[in-house]
Amino acid sequence: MSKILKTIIFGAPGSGKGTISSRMVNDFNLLHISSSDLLRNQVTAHTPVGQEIAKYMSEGKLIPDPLMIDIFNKELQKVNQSWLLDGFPRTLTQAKGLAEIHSVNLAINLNVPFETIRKRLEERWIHKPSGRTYHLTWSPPKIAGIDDLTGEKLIQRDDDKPEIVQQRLKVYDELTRPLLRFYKDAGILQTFSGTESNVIYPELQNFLKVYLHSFNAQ
Ligand code: G5P
Ligand code: MG
Repeated sequence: MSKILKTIIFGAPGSGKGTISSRMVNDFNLLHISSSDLLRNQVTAHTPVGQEIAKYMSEGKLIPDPLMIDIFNKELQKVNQSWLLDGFPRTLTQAKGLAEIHSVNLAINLNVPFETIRKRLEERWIHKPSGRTYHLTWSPPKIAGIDDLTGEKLIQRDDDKPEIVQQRLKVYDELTRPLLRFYKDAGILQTFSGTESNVIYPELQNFLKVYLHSFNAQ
């Protein structure tokens, strides 16, 4: 039996974490655990915590660290296979909270220019119940405005408005960028740079094939 791989993927909002994660999950049999999926579950449950979370998200602000750490610790307790965390950790406090419980093997950093990101997010449409993501020109749905799998309507995310995107990029610079140093010092950082997910992913895929070969042989 192969060993359990503990991976995270991080990068600025719109850098392609969701897009690249879905390809990794298909190719490498990883369990995708996305912070926005977990947060959305709380929001749709209409609990008081969910209402708080919805407010932070719509303003492009981060949910407080203790709450995020608690949500992920509980989720990871249920898991018994290799995992890929998308969107968590995204502050140093969260990274340290995770490190207290799990030794992450690999931290994948997507490095995409902010100008590329701003343009991408203007054209993103999502299927809210599932989190499935489309892009009007790059990965359009088969029928405009309609989810391919369910036939339900697509919407634009509240936090993809240009002024909120600007706020999210600022939060990334201040609070998430320091993770680069944290994971570099831990010796597990791998950065993939570019403007196209279709170019970044094959590089990452090749890297992972080699990485997993030696990881499983250890
Ligand atoms: P999220 O949901 O984690 P972000 O801001 O980190 O949000 P986001 O917006 O989900 O990240 P992504 O997953 O990095 O972006 O990117 P994506 O969705 O795959 O791609 C973006 C768009 O570009 C899509 O339309 C896609 O089709 C298109 N695209 C991809 N590749 C290409 C390409 O090569 N070319 C082109 N043209 N298009 C492409 O977090 C949201 C909020 O939740 C809270 C915060 O409030 C946060 O703001 N939150 C947390 N708070 C505290 N701590 C945490 N750990 C939190 N996690 C979430
Ligand atoms: Mg995402």
